[in-house]
Amino acid sequence: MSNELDFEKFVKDRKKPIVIMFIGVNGSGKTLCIAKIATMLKKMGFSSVMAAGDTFRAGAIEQLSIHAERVGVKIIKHGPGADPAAVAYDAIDHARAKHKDVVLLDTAGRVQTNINLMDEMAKIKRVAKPDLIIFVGDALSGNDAVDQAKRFNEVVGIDGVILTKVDTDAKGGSALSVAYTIAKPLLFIGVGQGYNDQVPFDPDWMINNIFGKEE
Ligand SMILES: Nc1nc2c(ncn2[C@@H]2O[C@H](COP(=O)(O)OP(=O)(O)OP(=O)(O)O)[C@@H](O)[C@H]2O)c(=O)[nH]1
Ligand SMILES: [Mg+2]
Repeated sequence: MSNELDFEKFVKDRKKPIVIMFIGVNGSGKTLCIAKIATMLKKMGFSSVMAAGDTFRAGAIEQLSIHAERVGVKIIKHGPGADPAAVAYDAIDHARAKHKDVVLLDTAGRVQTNINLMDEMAKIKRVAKPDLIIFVGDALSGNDAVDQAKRFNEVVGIDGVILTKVDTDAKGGSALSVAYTIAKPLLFIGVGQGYNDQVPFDPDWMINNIFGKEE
């Protein structure tokens, strides 16, 4: 495991617009994570635009739209069933034209064993050419999160991991195993449902949680 990706520095130094694609299984927390990242970017002084790339699940576009409005960022969306790669393309176009720093690309949840959906994800990657692909894993899914991360990594290549719902996982051991197994940086952990409930991963905190402190 490594934690060598300094997110703020990455965003600062990289040529704009930076495209960040969020992937993971259904319900892992991708969409909320995008709202959290948009909030964080705003605080850091960077602009962002959300791309409603989950055109698959009913209500997904509306859900991201609500987050975009609450956070106060623009969203680029097409209709339900539209090609997610085309949505990504439009969002990148918008970011270029309006000089936005970051495109946050939402994608539909997909199970790692669904070959068609995994192929579709690879297609989105080919079109969007993301600077960063973030695997969003749910701490509660335990060992399956490791299998998920492996498979997603094989199909598109993961640059970093965000583990969500660590507030509901008393120990957080899966966070360590996911990042360790695919040897990718664990960027942040989600610790609640609020937009500010996402914090940098602190290995000492995690290790203390897992092995327990002397009381
Ligand atoms: N407690 C807690 N809940 C979270 C966290 N992250 C996400 N959630 C909740 O998990 C649920 C799913 O989150 P979404 O962001 O919709 O997940 P998703 O991956 O976009 O789901 P799909 O679009 O269906 O694939 C929501 O109820 C979120 O509020 C977290 O860090 N802590
Ligand atoms: Mg979603």
